[in-house]
Amino acid sequence: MRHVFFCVDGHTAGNPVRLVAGGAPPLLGATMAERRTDFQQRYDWIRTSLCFEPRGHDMMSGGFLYPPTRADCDVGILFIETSGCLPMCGHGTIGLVTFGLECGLIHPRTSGSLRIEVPAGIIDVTYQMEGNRVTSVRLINVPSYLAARDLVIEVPGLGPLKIDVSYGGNYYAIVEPQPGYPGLDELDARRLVDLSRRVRASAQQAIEPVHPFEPTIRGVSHVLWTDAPTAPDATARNAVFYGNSAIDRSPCGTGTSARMAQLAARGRLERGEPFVHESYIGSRFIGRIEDEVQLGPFDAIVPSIEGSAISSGFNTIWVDREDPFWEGFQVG
Ligand code: PYC
Repeated sequence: MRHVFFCVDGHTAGNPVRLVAGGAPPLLGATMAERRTDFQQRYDWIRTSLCFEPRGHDMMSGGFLYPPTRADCDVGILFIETSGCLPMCGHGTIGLVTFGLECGLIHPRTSGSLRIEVPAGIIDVTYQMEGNRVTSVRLINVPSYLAARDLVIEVPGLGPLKIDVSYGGNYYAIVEPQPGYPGLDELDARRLVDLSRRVRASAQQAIEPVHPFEPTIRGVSHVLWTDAPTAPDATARNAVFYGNSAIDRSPCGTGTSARMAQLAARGRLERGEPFVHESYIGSRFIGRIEDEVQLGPFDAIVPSIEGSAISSGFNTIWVDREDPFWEGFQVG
């Protein structure tokens, strides 16, 4: 049996985005969060077959566009990635919006803006176009907050490490330079992956944060290593680990949101200040605190993230059940 998926491939700030434009399964659920659960229960093979090897790789990431479940939204997004179906993905949103608009798959009710339903909530997007190219996308992300500060975890082979845990659409363990972590210049990607696996496992043992209004969003899934920027006009740099072996090539939209929430809670970032964030490969997003709100018991920020994406081609992928690797595989 052969399943065919028509995709638009490209990248946001260097990290891959695969927009699956044809082949999306019909999903049950009254919200995108419920549809995410339905997809995870019945169709996870689509994610693994499109994201894992041999049709994807460790960093592969993307999503499907769905009609929204709410009348006030233009479109719904379901994210897929090597680590699972994220509640929210910033680089993914920038890429999916760019390719969706450029290919005529998204029809905004008001030109230049979109309201998008994602599993983590509602995000408002504005975008710029030159001719039929989308040159920049700015999204107002879900409320983000610092969930725990100054946790000391024991990392095998490294010793004690102080981390904060912060939410920006996913929960991040944030590691700042300290004894045990000298900074990004000292660590190549392979070493970062190895350390990140251990930090995430220790962080998961120490804490299980749960979103105050969406209990399906829980647990530390990503590790964000911080450092000073390399360029004089940037604010900060990071390397984000996700899945089993991925270091985000983009500055990571939800990671940047989590980082801004952490810095705001610690009095180190003011509302309105541009936060120019460099990725592991030097690409950039511009973040900003747009507002301060209450999220249940937590003081939260409403962050914005601005960046751009480039499409690189159409990709018709079929998954043949007679292929011994039809579901995909990961190594290491
Ligand atoms: O941009 O939010 C993001 C993201 C999450 C994982 C990889 N990128």
